[in-house]
Amino acid sequence: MGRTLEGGLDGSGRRVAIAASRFNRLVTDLLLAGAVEALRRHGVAEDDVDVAWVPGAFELPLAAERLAASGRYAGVVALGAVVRGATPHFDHVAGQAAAGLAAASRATGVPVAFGVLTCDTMEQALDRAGGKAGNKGAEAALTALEMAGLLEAIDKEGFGEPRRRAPTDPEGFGEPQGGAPMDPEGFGEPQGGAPMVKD
Ligand code: INI
Repeated sequence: MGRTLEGGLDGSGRRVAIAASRFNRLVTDLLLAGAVEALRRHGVAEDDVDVAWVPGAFELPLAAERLAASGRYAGVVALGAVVRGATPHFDHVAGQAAAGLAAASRATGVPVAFGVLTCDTMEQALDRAGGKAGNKGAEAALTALEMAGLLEAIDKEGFGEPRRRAPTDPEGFGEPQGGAPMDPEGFGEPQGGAPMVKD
């Protein structure tokens, strides 16, 4: 058998960002509390957990991607609650949140954990936010830590340069106006994300 690679759950020294949705805040506050507590129990310092609020789950991917691209965090945890009710809006919001968060993770090389509940009723959502079905916010937080550890383990194996490439500018549009990664908080040294290949 070849190598077995696994990520542990030790969060000491890691910085983690949480992107949380205000929509259905009754639920997302509970997911957030679960995530923060799980990170604390696994060694992440209180000051190393930043929280960014977005209006709804649809907005989570953009915020998560920007946080991940900052290079400040070992992982990002996205928290939201999409409750079906009687509207087809549900499918669009839930689908875009899931696809967008997966894309954010792959685009940045930083783990983005999916802590977004997609339920038929509020009762089901509350069950999964610290009720009888556990706390999916806590589970997502641990997923981010585990994936950060796994990516680190893979990189340590020295498999060579990752094949991701820096975005190119074939049309020569020049300097971006919006969407450029900024560092107003002085986030400094990157923690996660694969190095890019530039050519
Ligand atoms: N956002 C949620 O986070 N949960 C929901 O259940 C929800 N529903 O049902 O509409 C929801 N809608 C708002 C959406 O996420 C966006 O914020 C909005 O469409 C503006 O872009």
